[in-house]
Amino acid sequence: MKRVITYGTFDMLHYGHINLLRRAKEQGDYLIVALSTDEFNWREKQKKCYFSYEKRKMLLEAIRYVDLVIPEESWEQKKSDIHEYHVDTFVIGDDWKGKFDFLKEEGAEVVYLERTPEISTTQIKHDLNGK
Ligand code: C2G
Repeated sequence: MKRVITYGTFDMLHYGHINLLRRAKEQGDYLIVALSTDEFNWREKQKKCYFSYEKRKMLLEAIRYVDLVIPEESWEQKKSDIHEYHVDTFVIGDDWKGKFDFLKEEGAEVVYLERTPEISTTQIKHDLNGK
């Protein structure tokens, strides 16, 4: 049982997120998503989500590729998550390329997947405001 983990905000879920989650699941048999809490988003990423953590969690749990959703509350937790959840592979979009290579020292494979072009939560908000 190969266990994969990925991290993110996943606000206003869209096909770019689904592309990422599908390919992340393809890396193994069990996919854990560490979902950024509202507090972490605001404190560390200055992101104010449209959907609350509970709603974003509910949406993710409805996706066939996702097996478990846990909270992401700090940048540091990735190291301990690898051990606590017996993770074999860490996956994230290539906008983060190189940023999490240190996780290899924890024994995890680190995979950066190509982002889906043209779509982002920011773009959706911009387009809706423009109309
Ligand atoms: N993503 C993608 N293609 C897009 C948009 C997003 O592949 N068009 C990917 C991102 O690369 C990321 C995941 O979908 O792997 C979630 O994206 P965000 O919610 O924007 O996550 P982010 O703010 O990058 O948070 O500790 C890591 C952070 O929590 C990552």
